[in-house]
Parts: sequence; C-alpha cells; structure tokens
Amino acid sequence: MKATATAHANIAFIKYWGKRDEALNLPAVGSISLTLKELRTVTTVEWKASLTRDELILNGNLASGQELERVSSFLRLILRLAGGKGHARVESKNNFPTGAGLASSASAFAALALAGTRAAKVRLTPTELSVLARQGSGSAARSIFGGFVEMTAGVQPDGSDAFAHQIASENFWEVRLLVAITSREAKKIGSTEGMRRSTRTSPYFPAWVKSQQQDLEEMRRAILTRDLQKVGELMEFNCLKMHALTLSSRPPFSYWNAATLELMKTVHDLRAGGIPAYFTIDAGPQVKVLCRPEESAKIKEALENLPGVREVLVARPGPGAYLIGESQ
Ligand code: 2P0
Repeated sequence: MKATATAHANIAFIKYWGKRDEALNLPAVGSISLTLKELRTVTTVEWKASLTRDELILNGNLASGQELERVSSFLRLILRLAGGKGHARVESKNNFPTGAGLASSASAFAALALAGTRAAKVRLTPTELSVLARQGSGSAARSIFGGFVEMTAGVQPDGSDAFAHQIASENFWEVRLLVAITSREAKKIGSTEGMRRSTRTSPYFPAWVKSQQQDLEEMRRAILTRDLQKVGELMEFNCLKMHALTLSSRPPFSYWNAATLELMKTVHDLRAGGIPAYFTIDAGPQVKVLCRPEESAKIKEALENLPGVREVLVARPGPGAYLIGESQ
C-alpha cells in the first residue's frame, strides 16, 4: 500500500524548549503555534515486501546516516501500531529550506505520520496522530492541526496526554507571518541538542518552565480576542526568554547572526513608527514577523532592504495535515 500526505510547517508563538523525557520525546512545557499555508512538506510512503531496509529520498536525494535512522525508528513505531513487519520507501519534499530554523521537522513528521499509517492501513484520529508525530519531533504534534494550535506538555509518564489540539481554525483570524531568511545553511546545534544543553545547564531553565503556564494562558486569550498587540508583545517576550536559555547554557550558544539582530531592531523601529509588527525567532537565524495583511507589503519591503536578508516569504494561516492520495 502506498499513501501520500501533506503537512505544513508551524511557527510557535509560545515556544517548546526542553524535554521532560528524552526517550519518549515529551516536552517540559506546553506551546502555542500557527500552522502556515505556504511552507509545506509532501510525503509518500510505500510499504514494500521486496525491501530489506527502509529507503528515504529527501528533496530528491537518497538520505543515509542519522536522517535515515530517525525516519526508520519512526517507521518502526507505525509497524508496532499496524502489528506488522517490513520496510518502506519514503519520498519527502519540502518547498522551503530544510534544517535552518523553519520547522522542517514539524511538517516532515506530521506528513510522515499520516502517510505512513494510511499506507499501513492504520486509521488514527487526529489526536492519536498528534501523539505519534510527537515521537518523531515535538513540534510535529502541532502540524497535525491547522490554524492556531496548542500543545500540552501533559503529566503522564507514558506521554499519552502530550498532544496538540486546535485553539482556532485557519479562517479565524487573517494575520500574516513574514519569514525573513538570512541563511540557508543547516544549523550547527540541532534543537534536540540545544534543548538538552539548556535543560541541564542553564540556571534560568526552572524559571522558564515556571512562567510558561501564564504565557500560555495569556496567549490563548489574546488569540481568541484577536488582540494583535497582546499576541505580538507576548510572542516577543516568550521568544527572548527562550533565547536567553541558549545564551545562559554551558557552553553557551546562539542561533542568531548579524542580520537576525538587524531584523529585530527594524521591527522595533517599525513599531515606534506606528506600524504593528512583532518578531519571533526559532532554532535558527531566520526572523518571523507577525502583522496584519494591510501592512504586510510595507513591512516586507523594509525587511528585504536590510543587508544579509536573502528573501522574505509571506505566509498565511494554513490547514492541518491531510491525505492527498492512496493506492493499492
Ligand atoms: C518550537 N522549536 O516550539 C520550538 C522553538 C525550535 C524553537 O520545536 O527535539 O525539532 O525534534 O522534539 O520539534 C524545534 O524542535 O525538536 C522546536 P525535537 P523540534 O517550535
């Protein structure tokens, strides 16, 4: 059986940073994100009796090593659900740069969860898919859903209550998220390693966990009342707290480059000039700017003109993961 699914990247307004269980990939904190229509992964999974090992073709290239191992481990989780054995050929394509802080693992594991289970004739509910996707990548649990999404950290040791749900659909609020790309290089310190280092060594980590609940509650309320200023200010506050964890780790690290800092300053300058624009930054040097549709062209121009900015994408709220096709 063969199935093809698509899932979209998501950008967190309230960040996931830190794990309460590394083996089961359970987050230490909840998070809230927006799924983006323009950043997409399309994945086909075919379970084949003739294969002696899994095959992964990522953006047209045959993958090996850690990339293949991560996908193979995930395929074994699907086999366990299906009660079967075997290997699969996986072909996955992103329409945006991979591994550079654009949440490629989120859309990748959400699409793989859906295509892989359907190709194995396993039908899961969206909640069950979210639990499965989380085991591939924490942020992937959110990409199962469209629009504004909350991931709960959960308290159960087995992670059965660590999954995402939708707060508001992609049609609830017309916002734009501009994605300013400053570098297409894959990051040196992946999120998993970065989180491990912050959890173990940053003296700020306990304060981060303690204050997250309040940020989540305020963000939920601000989204449901479509309060851009509140959402934006809270998003920046939470993002800077996350990056303070990287700077206060031992050894310290940072995902920013010079253009990242220029972009942050420009967003504050725009705001001082009366244009509502707010930034967030993930595990990479790209800067994402939240704004209203009516100001997006003007803001895009201001960001594009900065040295070090290669491209600015304009993204809208997008749908959850869905099946494109399946065949025998
Ligand atoms: C987020 N990030 O909430 C945060 C903010 C990056 C910065 O989730 O280790 O690739 O695979 O569970 O999901 C990126 O981390 O990490 C991420 P793993 P993932 O979007």
